[in-house]
Amino acid sequence: MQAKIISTGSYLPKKTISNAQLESLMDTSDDWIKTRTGIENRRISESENTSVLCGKAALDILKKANISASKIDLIIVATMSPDYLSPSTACLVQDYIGASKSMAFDLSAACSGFIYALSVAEKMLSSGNFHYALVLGGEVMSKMIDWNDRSTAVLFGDGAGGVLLESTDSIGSFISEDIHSDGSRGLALTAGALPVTNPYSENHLTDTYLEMEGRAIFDFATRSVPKSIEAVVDKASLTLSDIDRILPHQANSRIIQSMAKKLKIPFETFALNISDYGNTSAASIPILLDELVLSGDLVLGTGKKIILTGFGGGLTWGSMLIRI
Ligand code: B82
Repeated sequence: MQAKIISTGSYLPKKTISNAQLESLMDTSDDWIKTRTGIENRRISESENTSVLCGKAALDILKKANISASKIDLIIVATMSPDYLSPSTACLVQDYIGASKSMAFDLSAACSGFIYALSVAEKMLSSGNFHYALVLGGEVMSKMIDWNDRSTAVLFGDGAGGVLLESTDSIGSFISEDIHSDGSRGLALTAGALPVTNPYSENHLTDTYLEMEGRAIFDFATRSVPKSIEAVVDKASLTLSDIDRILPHQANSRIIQSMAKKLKIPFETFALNISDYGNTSAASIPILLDELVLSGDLVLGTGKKIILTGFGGGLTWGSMLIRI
């Protein structure tokens, strides 16, 4: 059995916040944000939590596929900003959409979460035990960041996206993958610390907001990700010229420029929408994929070869070469 992507979808909260609007909230400027990150706007959720963003993205995916939620066997939500530690966001989504026969769980791999979740779902469908799987990436990053820290608060946005996978006897979407973790560098990008506090513990006052060592993770991304892109192409016995489009995690446009330079390929090979949504962590790749499908830039069923590549907290990174 193989797994095939048969539908994409996304949901973005309504409220758009521009760089200019952030200028009135903190000491920052449109020019600083735009030139260093490529970000112009981001969506900020006023009340919808991660499960609602994911649930609405799931309904969009199912509607486009004309498939009922009752047929879904598996839901995986990649998120670093869940509604609760328990129940999982995926279980909340299961209830929200009415996928009553589904198995549902969350996957924690920060900005690489969608790649990890797709990889896991593909293996589960290949086993023959699941027919339809919803793979979602969704985040409310606005609740994870320190709104008094201008170096991080301007970078993130909220949203959700995903795909529907179907198992098939014939040819699937997944050609090759290359996925890694390096826990030894994990503290370079942290969020949501949960220190030990109980009547017997010393009281550690730990910052629970997102914290990042910008330079260190920038270097990590620009060193590791091009190697991973080359690895999936090599494993498939292809060359970069066979690849129609690369959909990278939308962390920073300078990271993507550096990747294009290292790989000696045109910057235009990389799809970009960071200017509209900022960094939506695990949601950035599926939102971008859905946008490209909606615009007609990518058409499902045409067999075009694309690479999805994620990188982020853990540290985690990985690429998948897929036939769209
Ligand atoms: S930065 O450190 O301020 N910088 C690079 C030196 C400015 C160009 C910076 C900024 Br601003 C925004 C993002 C990053 C960055 O490196 N991000 C990531 C790197 C690896 C993995 C994930 C991310 C992410 O932000 O999601 C650096």
